[in-house]
Amino acid sequence: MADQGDPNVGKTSFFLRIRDGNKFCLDYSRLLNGHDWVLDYHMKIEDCDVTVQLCDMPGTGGDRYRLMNHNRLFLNADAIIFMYSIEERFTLESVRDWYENTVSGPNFDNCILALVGTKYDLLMEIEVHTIEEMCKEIGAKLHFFTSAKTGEMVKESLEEVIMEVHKRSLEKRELSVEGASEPNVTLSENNKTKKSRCS
Ligand SMILES: Nc1nc2c(ncn2[C@@H]2O[C@H](COP(=O)(O)OP(=O)(O)OP(=O)(O)O)[C@@H](O)[C@H]2O)c(=O)[nH]1
Ligand SMILES: [Mg+2]
Repeated sequence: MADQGDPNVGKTSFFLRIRDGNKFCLDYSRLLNGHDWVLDYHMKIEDCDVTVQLCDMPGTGGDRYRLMNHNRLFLNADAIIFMYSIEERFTLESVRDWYENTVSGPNFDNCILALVGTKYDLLMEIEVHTIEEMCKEIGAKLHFFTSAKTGEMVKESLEEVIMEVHKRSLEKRELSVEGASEPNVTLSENNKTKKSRCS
C-alpha cells in the first residue's frame, strides 16, 4: 500500500502518525530526507491476522518524482492512497495527474484506490461535491478527511482501506466478482461538517 500526492500535503505526516501513534512533529521531514521507508502494519480482521506494508518515499511530491511514470513502481500495490490538502484546492486537482501517472491499464483492476483529504484541522477550501466528483473520476472507493496533527481519522481511514483490501482478496479467492460497479462515494454526514478555524 502506498501514498501519492502533491508535495507538502502531509503524506509522510500521515504515515508517521500511524507509526508513532500519539505524536505529531512539525519538522520531521529533514530527519527523513533521503530515506524511503516502509512500515509493517498489523491488524486483526475477524479471525485473520493481516499485515500490510505501507510505503512512503520522502519528497514524493517533488518535481523529479512527478515526472516519473509510476506505473511499474505501484504494480503490485493492493491499495493506493491519493492525498490532497483540504486547505489547498490545487492539490485536489493534482490528484487527477497523480492518478493518470500512477494507475493505468488492467494491472490495477484489483487495486483499491482511496482519496484522503489531509490537514482537517485547518480551514476547508474545497466544496464537498468537488471532492465527490474527484472520487468518481478516479474510481476511489473510499474517502476520508484526516488530520495528522490531531490524529483524527488517520488510523481509522487506514484500517478501512485495509479491510477493503481484505474483502477484495476474499472475493477474488471465491471468484465471485461480477464486474466492478462504478464507485459513487458519498461523504458521510460527520465529514461534511467543517470546523471554521485553525486549531
Ligand atoms: N496543520 C497541519 N499540518 C500538517 C498536517 N500534516 C502535515 N502537516 C504539515 O505539512 C507539511 C508537509 O508535511 P509532509 O508530511 O512532509 O508532506 P509530504 O506530503 O510528505 O511532502 P513531500 O514528502 O515533500 O511530498 C509539514 O510542515 C507538516 O508539519 C496536518 O494534519 N495538519
Ligand atoms: Mg513526504
